[in-house]
Amino acid sequence: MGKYWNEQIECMDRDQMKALQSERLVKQVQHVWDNVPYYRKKMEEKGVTPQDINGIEDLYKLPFLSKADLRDAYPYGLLAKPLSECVRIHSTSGTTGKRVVAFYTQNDVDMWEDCVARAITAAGGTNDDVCQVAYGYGLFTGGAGLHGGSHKVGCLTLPMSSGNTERQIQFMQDLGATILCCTPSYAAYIGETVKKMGLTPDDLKLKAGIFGAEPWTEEMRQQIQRSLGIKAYDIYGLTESSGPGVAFECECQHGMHINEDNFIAEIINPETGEVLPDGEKGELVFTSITKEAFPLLRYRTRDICVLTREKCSCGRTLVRMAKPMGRSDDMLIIRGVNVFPSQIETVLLKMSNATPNYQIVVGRENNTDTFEIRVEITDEMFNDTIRSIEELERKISQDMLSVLGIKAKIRLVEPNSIPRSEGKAVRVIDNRKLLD
Ligand code: DLL
Repeated sequence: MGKYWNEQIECMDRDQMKALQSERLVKQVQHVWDNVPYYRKKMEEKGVTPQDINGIEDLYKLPFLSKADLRDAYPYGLLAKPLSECVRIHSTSGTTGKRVVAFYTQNDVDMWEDCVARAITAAGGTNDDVCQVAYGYGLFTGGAGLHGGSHKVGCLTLPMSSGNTERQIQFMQDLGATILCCTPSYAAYIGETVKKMGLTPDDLKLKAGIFGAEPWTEEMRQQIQRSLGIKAYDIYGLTESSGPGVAFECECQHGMHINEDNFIAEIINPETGEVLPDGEKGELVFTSITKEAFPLLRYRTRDICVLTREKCSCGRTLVRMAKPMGRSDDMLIIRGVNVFPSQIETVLLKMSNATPNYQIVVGRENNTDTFEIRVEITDEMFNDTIRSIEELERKISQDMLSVLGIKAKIRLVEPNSIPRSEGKAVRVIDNRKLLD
């Protein structure tokens, strides 16, 4: 098997790709207009009809869709195919009450799995690999998405789901898993557990990991790569767009290639909605041009990132998105300053005696925000003198101040006292929300 899953698409000449996207967009707009009264009304309100959309240069004329629209139209309001043609649903976790249900026809599932197969191939996967899928199975798209892609590539697929970490590692050893798929925070936890079980990366056959579903930093990547002896690849996607595989990393590990034959990406200014040029940071917006059952036009993801069309040495011509630095709705505003959890992770991973296991606790006292960062220290540090612990506290405090521009109270806590995550990590406890 070659280096690409679909070389023709992945390395397509830019003009050809634009033509393909234009052709698909025009068709998709007509499909939505004909079948989704909710979106048709939005278009009418904006004074746009399918006749106004002749190619991707007209994309900006279409109205945006947001999570609020998806909630408004829940559950069937954005469905563009009869239920008799739908074969599956997936849904977001809805922990914040924002449940979203996405529908799939068989063609939608095929397209999705094809996108994931490209990601697995880009991570070096072939039909000789043993692929351990430790994303959650069920309504979450992680398990099903990587599972389907792994089948397509022909890997021997281990449908583990998340959790039961020691058993995961046992299977990994017994069956000689070569590729691990899970959230980066779970990969870090698996790495810790490998060590705790008295094993080293040499006891495993793993060579690659495909990690996504939450923001993670370059420093976290280095740490996971070391602890599991692998190359760690990022993968991006969201339930609304089908799931993982909207974008994937290649061996160059600098940005994720967007599967542009299926998804058109734009970056906008989140305040004004204005489209920004490549290279500028803003909110990522996706238009799915091939999905049948749940096609979203100009969907605002809330993810903040940057696009680049610079040539990639892997040979792919697909536009790349930088690691999302967080969601605009995950961004904390503490005493008026914007804080992303990923900035905190970066600081911690540069310290030799602190671990990336942290929790941010925000509250309000006397009308002022309180900001505490709880950081687990290493076992070695735990047995050290009070003086060196105080020294570390001071160092973290200073570095946080220079990176965040705001003072945080640093509380060093015992090793293993912060709960580990088997799925998406919970990094922030914002008690202000409870007070509002
Ligand atoms: O997390 C789909 C997925 C599963 C992606 C497995 C990758 C691997 P949702 O639960 O709907 O879907 O959450 C989507 O997660 O808008 C981002 O904020 C975040 N996210 C997903 N992948 C990444 C990533 C899945 N690689 C939301 N880096 C998205 C940073 C990510 N954030």
